[in-house]
Amino acid sequence: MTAETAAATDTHCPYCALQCGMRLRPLPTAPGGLEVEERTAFPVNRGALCGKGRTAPEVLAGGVRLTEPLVRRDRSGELEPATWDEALDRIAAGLKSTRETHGPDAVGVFGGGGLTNEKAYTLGKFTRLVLGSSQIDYNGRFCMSSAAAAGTRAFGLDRGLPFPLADIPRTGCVILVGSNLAETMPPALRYFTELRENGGTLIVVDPRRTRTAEQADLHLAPRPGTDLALALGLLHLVVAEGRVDEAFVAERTTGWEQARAAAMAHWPELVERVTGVPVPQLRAAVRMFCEPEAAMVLTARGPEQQSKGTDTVGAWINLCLATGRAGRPLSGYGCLTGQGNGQGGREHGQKADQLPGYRMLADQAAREHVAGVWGVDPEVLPGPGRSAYELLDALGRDTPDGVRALLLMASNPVVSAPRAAHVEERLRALDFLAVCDVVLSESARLADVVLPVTQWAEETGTLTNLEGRVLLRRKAVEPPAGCRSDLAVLNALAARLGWEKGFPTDPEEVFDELRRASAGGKADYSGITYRRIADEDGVFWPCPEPPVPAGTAAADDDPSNDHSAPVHPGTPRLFLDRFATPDGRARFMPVSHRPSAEEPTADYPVYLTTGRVLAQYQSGAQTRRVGELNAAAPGPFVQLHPRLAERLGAAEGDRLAVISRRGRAVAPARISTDIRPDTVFMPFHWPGEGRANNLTNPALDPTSRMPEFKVCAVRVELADQ
Ligand SMILES: Nc1nc2c(c(=O)[nH]1)N[C@H]1C(S)=C(S)[C@@H](COP(=O)(O)OP(=O)(O)OC[C@H]3O[C@@H](n4cnc5c(=O)[nH]c(N)nc54)[C@H](O)[C@@H]3O)O[C@H]1N2
Ligand SMILES: Nc1nc2c(c(=O)[nH]1)N[C@H]1C(S)=C(S)[C@@H](COP(=O)(O)OP(=O)(O)OC[C@H]3O[C@@H](n4cnc5c(=O)[nH]c(N)nc54)[C@H](O)[C@@H]3O)O[C@H]1N2
Ligand code: SF4
Ligand SMILES: [Mo]
Repeated sequence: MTAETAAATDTHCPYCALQCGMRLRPLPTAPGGLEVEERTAFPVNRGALCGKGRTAPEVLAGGVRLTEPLVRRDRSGELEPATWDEALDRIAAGLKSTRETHGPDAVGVFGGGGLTNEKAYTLGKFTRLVLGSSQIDYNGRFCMSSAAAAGTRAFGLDRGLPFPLADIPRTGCVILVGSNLAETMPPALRYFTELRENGGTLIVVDPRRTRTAEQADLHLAPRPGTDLALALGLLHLVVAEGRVDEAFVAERTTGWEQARAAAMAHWPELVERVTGVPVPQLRAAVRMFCEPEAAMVLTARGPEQQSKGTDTVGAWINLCLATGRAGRPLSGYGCLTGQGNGQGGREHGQKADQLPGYRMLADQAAREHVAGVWGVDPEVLPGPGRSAYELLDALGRDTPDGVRALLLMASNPVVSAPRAAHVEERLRALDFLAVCDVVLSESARLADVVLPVTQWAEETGTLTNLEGRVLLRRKAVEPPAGCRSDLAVLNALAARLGWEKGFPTDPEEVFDELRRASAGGKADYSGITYRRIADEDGVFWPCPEPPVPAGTAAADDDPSNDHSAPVHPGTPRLFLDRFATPDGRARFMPVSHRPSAEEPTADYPVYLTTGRVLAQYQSGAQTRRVGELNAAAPGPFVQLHPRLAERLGAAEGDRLAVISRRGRAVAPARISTDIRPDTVFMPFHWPGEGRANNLTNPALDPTSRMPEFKVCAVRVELADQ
């Protein structure tokens, strides 16, 4: 270990979007080992960490992670160790021959919201320039794409939270819709505890009484997939009770009349029938939300992962706009993003329709700007590609538009994609699959070539947390000799495919290019530097490079701004003066309730919803390799109400078969009054017979292309009869 890396290093947890600050100290007793220490000065988590963060260094250990490239020399054979040169040559050859035979769009790329901004940026550039392919998307499509689409429609800009988390304790009421943050972002719970200590109220909307719902002053437990009706019903009551903020609506919004008319068609008794939430609870929620001076609505995957997720989030935004709870201090709508870089991952070009800086591929001016930075003709940039599920569904298809070779970087769709058995089959049908990962995930096991990449504590790069705060991940330890960074992989592949230049391996060099590519875009990072991030505990985008043009919102917001200030301060709070739409007004969305793609029937009479548990992360690729976490959450289960269990004759722990139109999954019963009797819940962290995604419905939201992970119809039986 070098002297430079021997001291303690301030960095961030590798997992969720909270991006908790932590300090890593080398263990004197175990060479290469790291101890996690609290970093109380970092404002987001103030030292608190969940068990996943505390145990993250265990995945750095040699026995757990990949330390050498693997290749399948014989298609029906096993993965075998190989040199880097052989592995890279095979990937370059696989991608090249597919492109030559079937055209550039036969080569696909699937990325991840865990990748740093530098990696996501480089992956998008690599796909569009080196491969010349439009076929790139990423797992963030499965995550917050519906909230992103709704935010863009309503506000003209999509950033998870338009304010720092620290604003939460000072508002009057928060409606938390379909977030179980007590398990998914535990250190964030304290903001809500403080809110209540300060006299504010918390409303939780979740079909289950979760650990988060237990903290609420009011818990609404709708049927899965009915949040749209619920939000419209609340807006109806806002109108009926004369609680509309007419001045705000007139001055700062457009489209109210249509939205109002749509809400008026959702009267309380109808909404009670659709959602199962009693009218008195609807009235109580409206009172709690409207009475204080300021209030917020925050959504997470519950209302978003639906085939109407965009409209659903739109309905919650409408509620905020009608009551003047947006674009004002301590008020607003926000989405709690999910993955470590769920926010930045969608800003810099690994999404099918986007270029860096949140520019759109279909926009000619955007193409010209980015092509200029890349030193190419805008005409060479392909157009928008397919969304994540549509891309996975097209793999290995023997049709002119089939995708026959895939580079998979930082996702494990065999476990996490909807209709996973089908997706697994599509991956197996590919002519060529290359996977970059830190562990031999279930998806990596199917590959022709697996590249072992460096991990969070072994590398430097930026990530953007759920607040829009750009953070610096710092290298704390040397990687094993056999591992290389994702940036080094893309550099080496580009070189083999004829691009000697343009794909640097130094993250700061990539970041400087990203800054230029993002300059003038919606997600403008041009004024952000590694140095500033380090000095300021992160910088909130947009942060244009100075001089700050007079008349921009950020410049005018800052009382100390004299327009000759050497740096832009960043933008912790958005929309206070104007929304990011062309006319500066927020747009109401005229949305109406519609059923889920699949509602219960006689054959499939029960709702299935899916989600997470505290001790496992996502597909479990990393956390299932940590003893302490496995002990806490050893495997899948089916949560069901005692009344449903009694009907099935099921006792606690009995193996249950859950069957949908896509397939079957088997897991032990966990009987609890915390769930609606018409609904069962399964976490999705495991492969094998308990894989929840055997069941899920890939019905897509028409705007965001988000699959309906949160609701489908199933039958439940005792498995061993
Ligand atoms: N422990 C842990 N933490 C994580 C992750 C993890 O895998 N494990 N993943 C990270 C990522 S990428 C993400 S996206 C976030 C996700 O964070 P959350 O959104 O908090 O997680 P989920 O468990 O998917 O869903 C939240 C809740 O939605 C509820 N729900 C289900 N159906 C509906 C519905 O129709 N309407 C409503 N209103 N609610 C519904 C579920 O009961 C569940 O309690 O967590 C991040 N943090
Ligand atoms: N049923 C159901 N399914 C769901 C959801 C749900 O609520 N219900 N939620 C969806 C959501 S919100 C999400 S975000 C997805 C997530 O699902 P996945 O995309 O499968 O997410 P992870 O398990 O985090 O996979 C990340 C992979 O990348 C590897 N990795 C980590 N860091 C790096 C890196 O820097 N470089 C490289 N090359 N690899 C790295 C990890 O080891 C792991 O194998 O799941 C979705 N699937
Ligand atoms: S809450 Fe998220 S970022 Fe914080 S320690 Fe846990 S997994 Fe890591
Ligand atoms: Mo996510």
